[in-house]
Amino acid sequence: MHDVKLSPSMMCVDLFHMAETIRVFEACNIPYLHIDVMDGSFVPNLMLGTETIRQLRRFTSIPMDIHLMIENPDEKLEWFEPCGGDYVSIHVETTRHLQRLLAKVRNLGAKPMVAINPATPLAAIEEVLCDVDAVLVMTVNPGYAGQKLVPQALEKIKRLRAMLDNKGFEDVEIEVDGNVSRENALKMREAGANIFVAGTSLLFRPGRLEDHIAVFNNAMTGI
Ligand code: S6P
Ligand code: MG
Repeated sequence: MHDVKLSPSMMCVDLFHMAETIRVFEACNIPYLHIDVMDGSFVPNLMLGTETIRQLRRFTSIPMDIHLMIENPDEKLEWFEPCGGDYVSIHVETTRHLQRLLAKVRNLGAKPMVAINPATPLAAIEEVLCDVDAVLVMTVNPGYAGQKLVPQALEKIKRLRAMLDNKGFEDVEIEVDGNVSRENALKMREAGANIFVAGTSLLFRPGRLEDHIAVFNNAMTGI
C-alpha cells in the first residue's frame, strides 16, 4: 500500500493567515500544496493562478500539486512553470490529446496525473495509465469547496485500484478530491486511495490546524 499523503487545498486557506498556515504545514511535514486552478469555463468558478503559484514558491519549498481545471490546457501548461517534485493533473475531459499532454508534463520534469470527473467512466483513462504517476479521482463535481461526496465515487476508487493492480501499475497512486472528511477518508483509503486533498471537510474548519492534521494522521495509522 502507498504511503498516506495530505495535500491541503490552498483555495480554502484564509488569505489573511496564509503565511502562518504554510509554516504549520512545514512543521507538520505536509508533502504537497494542492493548487486549484479554475478558469470559469471548464468549471463554474475562478480560482488560483500563475502568480499565486509563483509567490508560494518564493515562500516555501513544499512541492505543488497543481490541479488544472481549465479549457485548452495544452496551450497553457507552461504558464504554471511545473517543477521537479510537483504533480500536475490534467482532466481527461479537457483535452483531445491527453497522452501528449501528460508526456509534456513529464518532459517538464513534473509528475503527470490524470484527473477524472464523477460522471466520466474509468475506461476514458485506461490507455494512459502507463503514462501517469497518479490518478486524481474527483469525489465531488469540481468547482467549489464544501460540497457533499458523490457516493458512487467510493466504488469507482476500488475499481480503479483493481484496474491499476491487474495491469501491473501498482506504483500508480490514487488521489481523492472533494469532501475528504476524516470519515470519508477512511473509506477512501480502504478503497485504495493514498493522496488526500484536504479542504473544508478536514482542515479548514473551527479548531487548530495542527490538531486536525494530527487527528487525521492518527486515524490513518495502521490502515
Ligand atoms: C474542487 C477543488 C477541490 C476543493 C476541495 C475542497 O473543485 O478541486 O480541490 O478545493 O475539494 O475540499 P472540501 O473538503 O471543501 O470538499
Ligand atoms: Mg482540487
